[in-house]
Amino acid sequence: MTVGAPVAVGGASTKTWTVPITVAGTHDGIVQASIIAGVVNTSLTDSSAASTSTDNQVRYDNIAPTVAINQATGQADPTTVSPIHFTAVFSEAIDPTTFVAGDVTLNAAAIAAGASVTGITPSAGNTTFDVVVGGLTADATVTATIAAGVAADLAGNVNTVSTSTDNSVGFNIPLTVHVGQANGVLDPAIPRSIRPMRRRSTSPRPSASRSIRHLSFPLT
Ligand SMILES: [Ca+2]
Ligand SMILES: [Ca+2]
Repeated sequence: MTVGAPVAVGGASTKTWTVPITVAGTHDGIVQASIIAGVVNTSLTDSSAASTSTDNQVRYDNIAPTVAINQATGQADPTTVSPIHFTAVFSEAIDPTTFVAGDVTLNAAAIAAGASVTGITPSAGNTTFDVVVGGLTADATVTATIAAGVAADLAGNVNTVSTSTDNSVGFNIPLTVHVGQANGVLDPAIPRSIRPMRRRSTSPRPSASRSIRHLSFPLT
């Protein structure tokens, strides 16, 4: 960082000067300017007091945020439960309004199975975001990535393409078993005491339980 020559604003007798400060390279930090006492002569005998300020600092940031997206901590993989959670972690705080559902890319197979990003929730100072993927109606492996240039830090620098260590989650539609009442079974059953008399038959009785109606339950 270098301080350039002050430039008078409004002519030689002006009291206002502009001081250019040049920052080289890539940095993200606060530039604060002040003037110590005694460095400026205001007359032949007087020298300046130390500067005062109401706002003498500017944040300088030309570093692009990086981002990693992975399946969320605690997310089962594979899973039969929708929605699926991923976590996106940026290297610095971003403007949360610049990171929206459409900024997360899902793989084609997941989209074909009905998947979409249904929510993005920031936490931890706008560096960490919960990415929620729902809508799955078929088995699929869901992979989430973030393209470059979709989210910006507070200085407007846009992100680089995401990296991941595990950004895929397998989804399986829960299996169900349908149990139906067997053909020929009366429902409700006729109490034995009021059944009509009939001759004994040598044909086997229906074997299904008379008390089971329609049941469905998931197999996990
Ligand atoms: Ca930055
Ligand atoms: Ca995984």
